[in-house]
Amino acid sequence: MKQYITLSEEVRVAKEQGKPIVALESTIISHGMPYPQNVQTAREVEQIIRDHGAVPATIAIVEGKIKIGLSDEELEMFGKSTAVAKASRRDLAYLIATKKLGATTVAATMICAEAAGIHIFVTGGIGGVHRGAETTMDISADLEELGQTNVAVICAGAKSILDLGLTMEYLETKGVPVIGYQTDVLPAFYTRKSEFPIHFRADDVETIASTLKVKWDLNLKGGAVIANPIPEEFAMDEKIIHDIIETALKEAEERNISGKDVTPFLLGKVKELTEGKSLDANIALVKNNAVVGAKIAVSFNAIHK
Ligand code: PSU
Ligand code: MN
Repeated sequence: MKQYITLSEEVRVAKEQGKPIVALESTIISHGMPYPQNVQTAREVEQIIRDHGAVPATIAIVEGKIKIGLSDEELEMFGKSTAVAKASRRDLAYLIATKKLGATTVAATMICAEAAGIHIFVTGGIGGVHRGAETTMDISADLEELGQTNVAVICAGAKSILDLGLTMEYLETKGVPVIGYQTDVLPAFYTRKSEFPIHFRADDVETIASTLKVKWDLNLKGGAVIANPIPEEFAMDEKIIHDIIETALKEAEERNISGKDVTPFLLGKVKELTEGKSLDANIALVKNNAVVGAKIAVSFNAIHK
């Protein structure tokens, strides 16, 4: 495995010195947000993580390697290039073998992070069970990964482009704890609340770090979802976002969008229909997740190994 992994100098030194490290995905850069906000957000998120005592490791597939920690030029390339493949578990081997550019999803970032010994990962939202999955069988590989790879994902819940109830059921089946950070219900990405209760509530990062330690000490394989609601001042109006998501879903169906294109299509459509307001919310929640994720990484690092 080692032959396929390249660490940035910052990450290499951090590992050597036993510092807390936070993994970051690259699909959110290449396929989740438009240029140049994507690159700017990626840089700011990395800095927030440093400011809170951890080291950021943005992960992507470059020239036949899993890169753990991207340079500034690489961040720019992933933000700008249209030749970047969305890389989930399915895609990793082919993209590495053919030396293509791959932006890692939550699932693929978890795989790469674990391979590099990183257990804390910050992103915006996870993939899940899509609405209508009972006929389309569109269930994100993120959920299977959470069931088997030892990485905790700090996110703002999942967008209601998904069936949040079925997503929670799936996570329960896979034995993945969904821990609400200072919340009793699953946040729905743009909004702080959904109708679905989370499995556990934690009001401080130490509880989250110790729960992760015990989980993995017990050899309970798999990840955890740490659900951190969007800050109140950036949360969107529930009714407005609900209607927009309905419109986006209808259009995706009419245009027969399927497979890995579904999520990026819906994200783009929502952004278009909210006239960019959803992008501001998206940026704010990722930064907020970076603060909490870095704190969890610091706390976990102090008790781990
Ligand atoms: N949800 C978001 N923003 C994103 C994604 C999901 O709000 O950028 C990305 C993540 O990389 C996630 C992927 O892992 O989409 C899920 O895609 P799919 O549903 O095709 O598995
Ligand atoms: Mn899918």
